[in-house]
Amino acid sequence: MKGSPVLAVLRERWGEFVSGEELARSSGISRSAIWKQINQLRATGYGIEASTRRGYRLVALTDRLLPEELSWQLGTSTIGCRIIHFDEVGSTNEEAKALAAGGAEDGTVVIAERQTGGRGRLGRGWFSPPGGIWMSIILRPRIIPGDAPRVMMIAATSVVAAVRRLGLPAKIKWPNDVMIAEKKVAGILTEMAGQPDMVDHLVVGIGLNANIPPGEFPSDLIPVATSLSIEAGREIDKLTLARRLLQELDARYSKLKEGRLDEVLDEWRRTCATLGQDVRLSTASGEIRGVAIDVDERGSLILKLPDGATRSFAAGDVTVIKG
Ligand code: BT5
Repeated sequence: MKGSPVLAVLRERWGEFVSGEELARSSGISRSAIWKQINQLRATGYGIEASTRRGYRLVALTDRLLPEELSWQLGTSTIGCRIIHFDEVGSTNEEAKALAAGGAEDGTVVIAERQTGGRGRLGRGWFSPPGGIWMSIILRPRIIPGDAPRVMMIAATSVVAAVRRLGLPAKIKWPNDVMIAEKKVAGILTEMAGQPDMVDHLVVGIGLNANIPPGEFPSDLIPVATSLSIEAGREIDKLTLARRLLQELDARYSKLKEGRLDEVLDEWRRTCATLGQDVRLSTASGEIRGVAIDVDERGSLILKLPDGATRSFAAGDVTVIKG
């Protein structure tokens, strides 16, 4: 229900009854059309009470991540300038890539209630049932391809910031995982298109396990994955969280465009649980052990190897070695 004038009026008067006559007058539609719109809004998931004497009253918003809801008081400069919603889709990254190839503008968001073919890195799958936040953002920063990992860094710190506002202790695991107490609560998949000397666009896919009950994870994910509702012990207001995530990302994307890279890197370092740890890094060319001492401007992980040498790695999967 994009731009429903009836919804706009009911929302303004949240919790109050508004008579059919007044609703027709303020929304500019006929009284006979009001009932139809109310029914459509209800079918969309809004809770609307009707009383023959007093009119209509909005009592519950939908928890679907509808563009109209997400845009409500969003206040971002770029991210979410356009929002495209699916109840079900194969992969939001695939949809976003197609839109980007067709010229979709910087900050366009594709969001879904569930994905049937959610993807991780290296062809891995991403479990995406209803209850999570599955979104992809099209970005068109003026950067060279080598600097693209910076975009992943702002995505990770934005997720952490949004999750921490719920009071949960989220941290980054290099390069792209957001963890709560050693379990993965969100993953990020960045895909890029462009020329060797200039990025045309990036698609940043963020998968955040918001309201996923423990029994719903497949058995292989139970030991490694968690959700915000599991960690908080309550349902999360998914819409507010998704809106915050867009706002956090917008703020950091502005920093990146203004060249405030130091701030981006500092925040990343402060929120990363991998730094300072003895780790095993598995890469396409094998496994290597070392102490994760830093991350550089390109997002590469710098390891101090057992022989004292330092080496940086652009990609891989880290496992922290305990004790
Ligand atoms: C990632 O890959 O972590 C990137 C995930 C990106 C997902 C988003 S959702 C919106 C957008 N559309 C897409 O199709 N994708 C993006 P990677 O680091 O390769 O981790 C993948 C691994 O995480 C899998 O092999 C599983 O072990 C685990 N995994 C799968 N689903 C999970 C989930 N929902 N929560 C936690 N872990 C999961």
